[in-house]
Amino acid sequence: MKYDTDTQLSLNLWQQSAHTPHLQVEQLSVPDAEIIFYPSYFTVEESNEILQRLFTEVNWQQDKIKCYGKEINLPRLTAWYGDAGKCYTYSKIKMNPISWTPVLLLIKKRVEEIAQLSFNSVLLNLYRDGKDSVSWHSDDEPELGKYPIIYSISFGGQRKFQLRHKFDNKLKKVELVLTHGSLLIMKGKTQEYWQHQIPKTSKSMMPRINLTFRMINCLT
Ligand SMILES: O=C(O)CCC(=O)C(=O)O
Ligand SMILES: [Mn+2]
Repeated sequence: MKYDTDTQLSLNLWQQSAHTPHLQVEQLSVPDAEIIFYPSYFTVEESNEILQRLFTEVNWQQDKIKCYGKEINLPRLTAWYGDAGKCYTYSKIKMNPISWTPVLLLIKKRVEEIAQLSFNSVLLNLYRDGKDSVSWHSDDEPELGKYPIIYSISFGGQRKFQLRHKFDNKLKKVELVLTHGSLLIMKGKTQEYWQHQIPKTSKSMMPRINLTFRMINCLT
């Protein structure tokens, strides 16, 4: 019940900017990949509101991973939301989804509008400062299928996003700055041929929230 009036307010604000033709878009020319970047998919006004709400409303958790037999904290907080039963395993962490909240459903609707697809889950990451990060990996878990389609939204502090080719070390790293309200799309063979990371930085950084919308096919 707590969300009803807030959500109504957000809907009014967001309905005004549901058209996309004016949006700035960059199609990256990267071999063995399909990467598209919208630096301002959400307006600053929308992004500020969403950042605030996700920060307080999401059920953030501190996951741990085993490293040389020792349990260590992941250098970020995470949360997994989605349709019931769409469980997902990464870094040996099995995540059961929490049901969609009103603000997540609004973001999902905006993402699906441009994707012309529907997503059944979203992984959220909270980078509290420059020491939080995600290290080199591909989003290539079997549940995502052969050509994973990832719609990745960022709010808050700008962070570098780097990509490196898995097999051809003559190819240079690709680097993007993920801005407040941006949308990064990775599809086609991107996950098969490239890894990506958000490196740590010693610069002082505002908190950042990232959402990656995914289509999971449960294998169990
Ligand atoms: O924070 C980001 O932009 C990337 C997050 C990511 O790669 C992931 O959650 O798989
Ligand atoms: Mn990833």
